[in-house]
Amino acid sequence: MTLVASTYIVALRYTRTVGTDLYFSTTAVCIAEVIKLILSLSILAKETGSLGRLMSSLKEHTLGSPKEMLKLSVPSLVYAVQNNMAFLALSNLDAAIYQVTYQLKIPCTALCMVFMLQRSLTRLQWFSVFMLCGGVTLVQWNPAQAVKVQIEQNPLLGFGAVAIAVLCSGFAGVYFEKVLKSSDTSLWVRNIQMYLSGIVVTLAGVVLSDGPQVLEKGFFYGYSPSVWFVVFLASVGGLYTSVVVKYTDNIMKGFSAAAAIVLSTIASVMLFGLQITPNFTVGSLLVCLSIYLYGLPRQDTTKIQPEASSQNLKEKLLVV
Ligand code: NCC
Repeated sequence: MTLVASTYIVALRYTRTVGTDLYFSTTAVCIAEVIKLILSLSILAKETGSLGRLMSSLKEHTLGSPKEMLKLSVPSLVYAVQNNMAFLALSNLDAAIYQVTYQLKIPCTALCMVFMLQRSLTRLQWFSVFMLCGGVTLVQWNPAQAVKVQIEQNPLLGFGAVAIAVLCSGFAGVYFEKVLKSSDTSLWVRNIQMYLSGIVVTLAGVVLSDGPQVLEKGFFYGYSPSVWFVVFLASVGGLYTSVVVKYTDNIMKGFSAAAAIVLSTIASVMLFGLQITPNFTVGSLLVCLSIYLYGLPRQDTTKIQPEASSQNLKEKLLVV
């Protein structure tokens, strides 16, 4: 997931800054939803085993479940905003700066989990969440990477887009996790429900933001092989994300992504002789320490009854 995500961000930035026939980013977000729907349908078809069963399952979970469809339209709308914001941000900010600022999604996701899933984090876990955020920022910090480009950029607009993307990522991720884990409906059915409304919402985005130009130049205007590569990564990355959230949770997604960033850099050092910077060393230590601290067993004081604990105290005092 992390390898796909890192490649995605760099490739996306490349397609927004190189070349003259700039494609409509809203169409790329929309096409990714269509591909994710097709892939999820194929996986569900494999799971159900026959076309008949696939059709009846689809009918039951889409046309037959308008309430569920409505529920899933919430994260699809929020993800549509987030995915469009990523394009806007990467049209105005360098990929490395985007990666670093986007790490704010880690504490934002933790906050959403506390409020929306009623999860509680100990003080130490909160501390480790912020330590992780700082660690990943340091690991990826390399101002020398910022490359000057010829296109006009508006960094303020870019940072505004990152802020919206951070909020959307935290909220939509936790909302989807809540819906997914509150019933035994299959992940692929949930994905299909979400991508169906995702297609409608992102298509509305195309019409509202680029309608007249798309009519004039065509939906696939400016689609070079590298743009198709970005669309492909967006689709595969989205499906990976849903699998990661199913088997772990959104905070673990943040932690595993961070660990993989460190591991992939170490692999680059061994394979390609990449130079390690002091920032990387300190950042990696912070990431490892935060993962260790987050996973420490909680000291559960809620199970101790007041009478029992005062009784314990009396016994201890007697011993003393
Ligand atoms: O920001 P992030 O994910 O939380 O965004 C989640 C992405 O996954 C898609 N999704 C989510 C749930 C679901 N059931 N199906 C999905 O298709 C959403 O549409 C959204 O695109 C991360 O944790 O850092 C991660 O980052 C993205 C991506 O790098 C950033 O959003 C870029 O701004 C990664 N996506 C890709 O690599 C394509 C994701 O894997 C991990």
